[in-house]
Amino acid sequence: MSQQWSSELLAFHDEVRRYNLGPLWDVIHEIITPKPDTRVEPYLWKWPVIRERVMRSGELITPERGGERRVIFLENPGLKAAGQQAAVTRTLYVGIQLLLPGEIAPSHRHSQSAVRFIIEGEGAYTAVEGEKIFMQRGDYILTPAWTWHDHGHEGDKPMIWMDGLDSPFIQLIDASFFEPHKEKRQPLSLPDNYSVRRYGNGALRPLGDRHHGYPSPLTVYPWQHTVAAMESLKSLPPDPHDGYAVEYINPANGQSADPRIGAVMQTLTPGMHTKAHRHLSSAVYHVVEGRGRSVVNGVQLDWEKGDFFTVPPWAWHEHANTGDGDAVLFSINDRPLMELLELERTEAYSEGDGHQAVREVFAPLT
Ligand code: 1HN
Repeated sequence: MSQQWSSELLAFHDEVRRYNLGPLWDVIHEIITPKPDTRVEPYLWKWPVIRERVMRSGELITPERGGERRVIFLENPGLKAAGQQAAVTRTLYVGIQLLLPGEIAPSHRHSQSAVRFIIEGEGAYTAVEGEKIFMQRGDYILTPAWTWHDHGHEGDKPMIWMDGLDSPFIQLIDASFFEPHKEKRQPLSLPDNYSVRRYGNGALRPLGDRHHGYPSPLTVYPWQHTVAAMESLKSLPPDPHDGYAVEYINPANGQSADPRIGAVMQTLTPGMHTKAHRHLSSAVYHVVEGRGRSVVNGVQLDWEKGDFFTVPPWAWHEHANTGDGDAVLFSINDRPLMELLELERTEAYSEGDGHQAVREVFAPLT
Protein backbone atom coordinates (compact mmCIF):
# COMPACT_ATOMS: atom_id res chain seq x y z
CA MET A 1 0.00 0.00 0.00
CA SER A 2 2.47 2.58 1.22
CA GLN A 3 4.39 2.66 -2.13
CA GLN A 4 1.86 5.16 -3.41
CA TRP A 5 2.90 7.73 -0.82
CA SER A 6 5.57 10.37 -1.48
CA SER A 7 8.65 10.46 0.70
CA GLU A 8 7.33 13.69 2.17
CA LEU A 9 4.08 11.98 3.18
CA LEU A 10 5.92 8.94 4.55
CA ALA A 11 8.00 11.25 6.70
CA PHE A 12 4.78 12.87 7.88
CA HIS A 13 3.37 9.42 8.85
CA ASP A 14 6.43 8.81 10.99
CA GLU A 15 6.11 12.22 12.55
CA VAL A 16 2.41 11.66 13.34
CA ARG A 17 3.07 8.20 14.83
CA ARG A 18 5.64 9.59 17.26
CA TYR A 19 2.71 11.23 19.08
CA ASN A 20 0.68 8.01 19.27
CA LEU A 21 -1.53 9.31 16.50
CA GLY A 22 -2.12 7.71 13.11
CA PRO A 23 -3.00 8.60 9.51
CA LEU A 24 -6.18 6.70 8.66
CA TRP A 25 -5.53 6.72 4.90
CA ASP A 26 -2.53 4.45 5.48
CA VAL A 27 -4.47 1.71 7.29
CA ILE A 28 -8.15 2.03 6.45
CA HIS A 29 -8.15 -1.01 4.16
CA GLU A 30 -6.54 -3.16 6.84
CA ILE A 31 -9.09 -2.08 9.45
CA ILE A 32 -12.15 -2.28 7.23
CA THR A 33 -11.95 -5.26 4.89
CA PRO A 34 -14.64 -6.11 2.35
CA LYS A 35 -15.13 -9.47 4.06
CA PRO A 36 -13.71 -11.17 7.16
CA ASP A 37 -9.92 -11.50 6.86
CA THR A 38 -9.51 -14.17 9.51
CA ARG A 39 -6.40 -15.73 10.97
CA VAL A 40 -8.47 -18.72 12.10
CA GLU A 41 -7.58 -21.80 10.05
CA PRO A 42 -9.65 -24.85 9.19
CA TYR A 43 -7.86 -27.39 11.36
CA LEU A 44 -8.35 -30.92 12.66
CA TRP A 45 -7.03 -32.63 15.80
CA LYS A 46 -7.01 -36.45 15.94
CA TRP A 47 -8.48 -37.99 19.05
CA PRO A 48 -5.65 -40.52 19.73
CA VAL A 49 -3.15 -37.62 19.74
CA ILE A 50 -5.24 -35.67 22.23
CA ARG A 51 -6.18 -38.61 24.42
CA GLU A 52 -2.62 -39.83 24.78
CA ARG A 53 -1.50 -36.40 26.06
CA VAL A 54 -4.51 -36.05 28.31
CA MET A 55 -3.80 -39.44 29.94
CA ARG A 56 -0.12 -38.57 30.32
CA SER A 57 -1.09 -35.31 32.05
CA GLY A 58 -2.85 -37.52 34.59
CA GLU A 59 0.53 -38.96 35.60
CA LEU A 60 2.29 -35.60 35.79
CA ILE A 61 -0.08 -33.16 37.43
CA THR A 62 -3.12 -32.96 39.69
CA PRO A 63 -6.06 -30.59 39.18
CA GLU A 64 -4.97 -28.52 42.18
CA ARG A 65 -1.32 -28.21 41.16
CA GLY A 66 -2.52 -27.46 37.63
CA GLY A 67 -3.94 -24.16 38.80
CA GLU A 68 -7.42 -25.54 39.47
CA ARG A 69 -7.96 -27.84 36.48
CA ARG A 70 -6.10 -30.56 34.53
CA VAL A 71 -6.79 -29.72 30.92
CA ILE A 72 -5.09 -29.97 27.54
CA PHE A 73 -6.53 -27.29 25.26
CA LEU A 74 -6.80 -26.99 21.50
CA GLU A 75 -4.92 -24.14 19.89
CA ASN A 76 -5.63 -22.95 16.37
CA PRO A 77 -2.20 -22.54 14.71
CA GLY A 78 -3.35 -19.45 12.82
CA LEU A 79 -4.25 -17.71 16.07
CA LYS A 80 -1.14 -19.00 17.82
CA ALA A 81 0.94 -17.34 15.07
CA ALA A 82 -1.05 -14.13 15.60
CA GLY A 83 -0.13 -14.20 19.31
CA GLN A 84 -3.45 -15.45 20.67
CA GLN A 85 -3.15 -18.29 23.16
CA ALA A 86 -5.62 -21.01 24.01
CA ALA A 87 -8.18 -20.20 21.36
CA VAL A 88 -9.74 -22.26 18.56
CA THR A 89 -11.54 -19.25 17.09
CA ARG A 90 -11.47 -15.58 18.14
CA THR A 91 -14.31 -16.27 20.57
CA LEU A 92 -14.14 -19.96 21.49
CA TYR A 93 -11.87 -22.02 23.73
CA VAL A 94 -11.97 -25.82 23.82
CA GLY A 95 -10.10 -28.03 26.27
CA ILE A 96 -10.13 -31.70 27.20
CA GLN A 97 -10.32 -32.23 30.94
CA LEU A 98 -9.33 -35.33 32.88
CA LEU A 99 -10.51 -36.19 36.38
CA LEU A 100 -9.29 -39.37 38.04
CA PRO A 101 -11.20 -41.39 40.64
CA GLY A 102 -11.18 -39.66 44.04
CA GLU A 103 -9.93 -36.33 42.71
CA ILE A 104 -11.51 -32.96 43.26
CA ALA A 105 -11.17 -29.95 41.00
CA PRO A 106 -11.67 -27.13 43.52
CA SER A 107 -14.58 -24.72 43.55
CA HIS A 108 -14.35 -21.36 41.84
CA ARG A 109 -16.32 -18.96 39.70
CA HIS A 110 -15.48 -16.71 36.78
CA SER A 111 -17.09 -14.32 34.33
CA GLN A 112 -16.46 -16.74 31.45
CA SER A 113 -19.33 -19.05 30.47
CA ALA A 114 -18.46 -22.74 30.35
CA VAL A 115 -20.22 -25.67 28.72
CA ARG A 116 -19.20 -29.33 28.88
CA PHE A 117 -19.72 -32.33 26.65
CA ILE A 118 -19.02 -35.67 28.30
CA ILE A 119 -16.74 -37.97 26.30
CA GLU A 120 -15.70 -40.90 28.46
CA GLY A 121 -16.22 -42.42 31.92
CA GLU A 122 -18.88 -42.28 34.60
CA GLY A 123 -19.26 -41.56 38.29
CA ALA A 124 -17.92 -38.01 38.23
CA TYR A 125 -20.07 -35.00 38.92
CA THR A 126 -19.85 -31.29 38.52
CA ALA A 127 -21.39 -29.24 41.31
CA VAL A 128 -22.92 -25.98 40.05
CA GLU A 129 -24.52 -23.48 42.46
CA GLY A 130 -25.36 -26.04 45.12
CA GLU A 131 -26.43 -28.87 42.80
CA LYS A 132 -24.46 -32.02 42.03
CA ILE A 133 -24.88 -32.99 38.38
CA PHE A 134 -23.64 -36.47 37.53
CA MET A 135 -21.92 -36.77 34.16
CA GLN A 136 -22.66 -39.43 31.58
CA ARG A 137 -21.29 -39.92 28.10
CA GLY A 138 -23.07 -37.63 25.63
CA ASP A 139 -24.50 -35.25 28.24
CA TYR A 140 -24.26 -31.52 27.68
CA ILE A 141 -23.81 -29.54 30.90
CA LEU A 142 -23.91 -25.79 31.59
CA THR A 143 -21.82 -23.75 33.97
CA PRO A 144 -23.30 -20.28 33.53
CA ALA A 145 -20.93 -17.35 34.02
CA TRP A 146 -20.17 -16.45 37.66
CA THR A 147 -21.70 -19.63 39.12
CA TRP A 148 -19.67 -21.60 41.70
CA HIS A 149 -18.49 -24.89 40.28
CA ASP A 150 -16.24 -27.78 41.32
CA HIS A 151 -15.84 -31.30 40.00
CA GLY A 152 -15.51 -34.57 41.91
CA HIS A 153 -15.16 -38.21 40.98
CA GLU A 154 -16.90 -41.02 42.87
CA GLY A 155 -16.35 -43.66 40.16
CA ASP A 156 -13.41 -45.91 39.35
CA LYS A 157 -12.34 -45.03 35.79
CA PRO A 158 -10.82 -41.90 34.28
CA MET A 159 -13.43 -39.32 33.36
CA ILE A 160 -12.82 -37.21 30.26
CA TRP A 161 -14.89 -34.35 28.95
CA MET A 162 -14.74 -31.39 26.61
CA ASP A 163 -14.88 -27.89 28.07
CA GLY A 164 -16.08 -25.05 25.85
CA LEU A 165 -15.58 -21.50 27.08
CA ASP A 166 -15.95 -17.99 25.72
CA SER A 167 -12.58 -17.11 27.28
CA PRO A 168 -10.96 -15.66 24.11
CA PHE A 169 -13.89 -13.27 23.73
CA ILE A 170 -13.84 -12.32 27.42
CA GLN A 171 -10.10 -11.70 27.17
CA LEU A 172 -10.57 -9.53 24.08
CA ILE A 173 -13.01 -7.24 25.90
CA ASP A 174 -11.02 -7.28 29.18
CA ALA A 175 -13.96 -8.69 31.10
CA SER A 176 -12.28 -11.47 33.10
CA PHE A 177 -13.12 -11.90 36.77
CA PHE A 178 -12.15 -14.97 38.78
CA GLU A 179 -12.65 -15.96 42.41
CA PRO A 180 -11.72 -19.15 44.26
CA HIS A 181 -14.24 -20.50 46.76
CA LYS A 182 -13.09 -20.49 50.38
CA GLU A 183 -13.87 -24.21 50.56
CA LYS A 184 -12.47 -26.80 48.17
CA ARG A 185 -16.02 -28.00 47.65
CA GLN A 186 -18.97 -25.63 47.68
CA PRO A 187 -21.80 -26.54 50.07
CA LEU A 188 -24.65 -28.43 48.39
CA SER A 189 -28.15 -27.00 48.80
CA LEU A 190 -30.20 -28.93 46.25
CA PRO A 191 -31.01 -32.61 45.58
CA ASP A 192 -28.61 -34.31 43.13
CA ASN A 193 -29.57 -33.80 39.47
CA TYR A 194 -32.26 -31.36 40.62
CA SER A 195 -32.56 -29.33 37.44
CA VAL A 196 -33.03 -32.25 35.07
CA ARG A 197 -35.58 -33.79 37.42
CA ARG A 198 -37.59 -30.55 37.28
CA TYR A 199 -36.99 -29.42 33.71
CA GLY A 200 -35.79 -32.44 31.77
CA ASN A 201 -39.18 -33.11 30.21
CA GLY A 202 -39.01 -30.67 27.36
CA ALA A 203 -42.09 -28.47 27.29
CA LEU A 204 -43.34 -29.48 30.76
CA ARG A 205 -42.32 -28.05 34.12
CA PRO A 206 -43.57 -28.40 37.68
CA LEU A 207 -46.79 -26.50 38.31
CA GLY A 208 -46.26 -23.13 39.90
CA ASP A 209 -42.64 -22.75 38.82
CA ARG A 210 -42.16 -19.16 37.74
CA HIS A 211 -38.50 -19.24 36.77
CA HIS A 212 -37.91 -17.22 33.66
CA GLY A 213 -35.01 -15.99 31.61
CA TYR A 214 -31.33 -16.35 32.45
CA PRO A 215 -29.70 -18.57 33.54
CA SER A 216 -31.24 -21.70 32.12
CA PRO A 217 -33.06 -23.62 34.88
CA LEU A 218 -31.99 -26.79 33.06
CA THR A 219 -28.26 -27.36 33.59
CA VAL A 220 -27.83 -30.82 32.05
CA TYR A 221 -29.16 -32.09 28.73
CA PRO A 222 -28.99 -35.88 28.94
CA TRP A 223 -27.74 -37.83 25.93
CA GLN A 224 -30.93 -39.93 25.58
CA HIS A 225 -33.00 -36.74 25.21
CA THR A 226 -30.71 -35.42 22.47
CA VAL A 227 -30.81 -38.74 20.62
CA ALA A 228 -34.60 -38.91 20.88
CA ALA A 229 -34.92 -35.39 19.45
CA MET A 230 -32.71 -36.27 16.45
CA GLU A 231 -34.50 -39.60 15.91
CA SER A 232 -37.79 -37.76 15.80
CA LEU A 233 -36.44 -35.39 13.13
CA LYS A 234 -35.41 -38.37 11.01
CA SER A 235 -39.09 -38.90 10.09
CA LEU A 236 -38.93 -35.52 8.29
CA PRO A 237 -36.78 -34.18 5.44
CA PRO A 238 -33.28 -33.25 6.66
CA ASP A 239 -31.91 -29.71 6.62
CA PRO A 240 -29.90 -29.42 3.37
CA HIS A 241 -26.93 -27.82 5.19
CA ASP A 242 -27.01 -29.52 8.59
CA GLY A 243 -28.80 -32.86 8.27
CA TYR A 244 -30.84 -33.75 11.36
CA ALA A 245 -29.66 -31.05 13.74
CA VAL A 246 -30.90 -29.81 17.12
CA GLU A 247 -29.72 -26.96 19.27
CA TYR A 248 -29.62 -26.82 23.05
CA ILE A 249 -32.00 -24.20 24.41
CA ASN A 250 -32.96 -22.62 27.71
CA PRO A 251 -36.50 -23.97 28.26
CA ALA A 252 -37.48 -20.81 30.14
CA ASN A 253 -36.91 -18.44 27.23
CA GLY A 254 -36.32 -20.51 24.09
CA GLN A 255 -32.91 -18.91 23.54
CA SER A 256 -29.53 -20.62 23.40
CA ALA A 257 -28.96 -22.66 26.60
CA ASP A 258 -25.92 -20.51 27.28
CA PRO A 259 -26.41 -16.93 26.11
CA ARG A 260 -22.88 -16.63 24.66
CA ILE A 261 -22.02 -20.16 23.51
CA GLY A 262 -24.38 -21.93 21.11
CA ALA A 263 -24.37 -25.73 20.92
CA VAL A 264 -25.65 -28.12 18.29
CA MET A 265 -25.90 -31.90 17.85
CA GLN A 266 -26.40 -33.23 14.35
CA THR A 267 -26.86 -36.63 12.78
CA LEU A 268 -25.80 -37.39 9.21
CA THR A 269 -27.30 -40.65 8.02
CA PRO A 270 -25.16 -43.02 5.89
CA GLY A 271 -24.41 -41.52 2.49
CA MET A 272 -25.64 -38.06 3.49
CA HIS A 273 -23.66 -35.16 2.02
CA THR A 274 -24.85 -31.70 3.03
CA LYS A 275 -24.74 -28.67 0.77
CA ALA A 276 -22.21 -25.97 1.56
CA HIS A 277 -23.07 -22.72 3.26
CA ARG A 278 -21.28 -20.16 5.37
CA HIS A 279 -22.11 -17.92 8.29
CA LEU A 280 -20.19 -15.35 10.22
CA SER A 281 -20.40 -17.36 13.44
CA SER A 282 -17.47 -19.73 13.93
CA ALA A 283 -17.67 -23.24 15.35
CA VAL A 284 -15.68 -26.09 16.88
CA TYR A 285 -16.84 -29.64 16.13
CA HIS A 286 -16.36 -32.87 18.04
CA VAL A 287 -17.11 -36.22 16.39
CA VAL A 288 -19.35 -38.21 18.74
CA GLU A 289 -19.96 -41.16 16.44
CA GLY A 290 -19.02 -42.40 12.99
CA ARG A 291 -16.71 -41.17 10.27
CA GLY A 292 -16.85 -38.71 7.43
CA ARG A 293 -15.36 -35.62 5.90
CA SER A 294 -16.04 -31.95 5.93
CA VAL A 295 -14.85 -29.51 3.30
CA VAL A 296 -14.06 -26.15 4.87
CA ASN A 297 -13.11 -23.38 2.43
CA GLY A 298 -11.89 -26.03 -0.01
CA VAL A 299 -9.86 -27.94 2.60
CA GLN A 300 -10.96 -31.53 3.12
CA LEU A 301 -10.92 -32.64 6.76
CA ASP A 302 -11.31 -36.40 7.21
CA TRP A 303 -12.68 -37.20 10.62
CA GLU A 304 -13.62 -40.10 12.82
CA LYS A 305 -14.91 -40.64 16.32
CA GLY A 306 -13.30 -38.37 18.90
CA ASP A 307 -11.67 -35.90 16.48
CA PHE A 308 -12.12 -32.13 16.75
CA PHE A 309 -12.13 -29.58 13.94
CA THR A 310 -12.68 -25.86 13.36
CA VAL A 311 -14.96 -23.98 11.01
CA PRO A 312 -13.61 -20.38 10.89
CA PRO A 313 -15.87 -17.33 10.53
CA TRP A 314 -17.46 -16.95 7.08
CA ALA A 315 -15.96 -20.24 5.86
CA TRP A 316 -17.84 -22.39 3.35
CA HIS A 317 -18.47 -25.77 4.91
CA GLU A 318 -20.26 -29.02 4.09
CA HIS A 319 -20.25 -32.42 5.76
CA ALA A 320 -20.41 -35.97 4.39
CA ASN A 321 -20.94 -39.25 6.20
CA THR A 322 -18.55 -41.80 4.65
CA GLY A 323 -19.20 -44.64 7.10
CA ASP A 324 -21.78 -47.42 7.39
CA GLY A 325 -23.62 -46.08 10.42
CA ASP A 326 -24.87 -42.66 11.48
CA ALA A 327 -22.29 -39.92 11.92
CA VAL A 328 -23.00 -37.67 14.89
CA LEU A 329 -21.34 -34.27 15.35
CA PHE A 330 -21.45 -32.07 18.42
CA SER A 331 -20.42 -28.44 17.97
CA ILE A 332 -20.22 -25.19 19.84
CA ASN A 333 -20.44 -21.80 18.16
CA ASP A 334 -20.54 -18.06 18.82
CA ARG A 335 -23.82 -17.53 17.01
CA PRO A 336 -25.57 -16.14 20.11
CA LEU A 337 -22.98 -13.36 20.25
CA MET A 338 -23.22 -12.63 16.54
CA GLU A 339 -27.02 -12.55 16.70
CA LEU A 340 -27.09 -10.33 19.76
CA LEU A 341 -24.81 -7.88 17.98
CA GLU A 342 -26.91 -8.02 14.77
CA LEU A 343 -23.81 -9.33 12.95
CA GLU A 344 -24.86 -12.82 11.93
CA ARG A 345 -25.30 -13.47 8.23
CA THR A 346 -25.67 -16.70 6.30
CA GLU A 347 -25.15 -17.54 2.66
CA ALA A 348 -25.82 -20.75 0.72
CA TYR A 349 -23.16 -21.90 -1.76
CA SER A 350 -24.89 -21.48 -5.09
CA GLU A 351 -22.31 -22.72 -7.56
CA GLY A 352 -22.92 -26.01 -9.37
CA ASP A 353 -24.58 -28.63 -7.21
CA GLY A 354 -23.95 -26.76 -3.95
CA HIS A 355 -20.64 -28.50 -3.21
CA GLN A 356 -17.18 -26.93 -3.14
CA ALA A 357 -14.19 -28.11 -5.14
CA VAL A 358 -11.58 -29.71 -2.89
CA ARG A 359 -8.26 -27.87 -3.32
CA GLU A 360 -6.37 -29.47 -0.44
CA VAL A 361 -6.65 -32.62 1.66
CA PHE A 362 -5.66 -31.71 5.21
CA ALA A 363 -2.90 -33.87 6.71
CA PRO A 364 -3.47 -33.98 10.48
CA LEU A 365 -0.65 -34.49 12.99
CA THR A 366 -0.68 -38.10 14.19
C1 1HN B 1 -12.57 -23.76 34.09
O1 1HN B 1 -13.07 -23.20 35.19
C2 1HN B 1 -12.82 -25.11 33.84
O2 1HN B 1 -14.31 -25.38 35.64
C3 1HN B 1 -12.30 -25.69 32.69
O3 1HN B 1 -13.61 -27.13 34.67
C4 1HN B 1 -11.56 -24.96 31.81
C5 1HN B 1 -10.51 -22.88 31.15
C6 1HN B 1 -10.26 -21.56 31.38
C7 1HN B 1 -10.76 -20.94 32.51
C8 1HN B 1 -11.52 -21.64 33.42
C9 1HN B 1 -13.64 -25.92 34.79
C10 1HN B 1 -11.28 -23.61 32.05
C11 1HN B 1 -11.79 -23.00 33.20
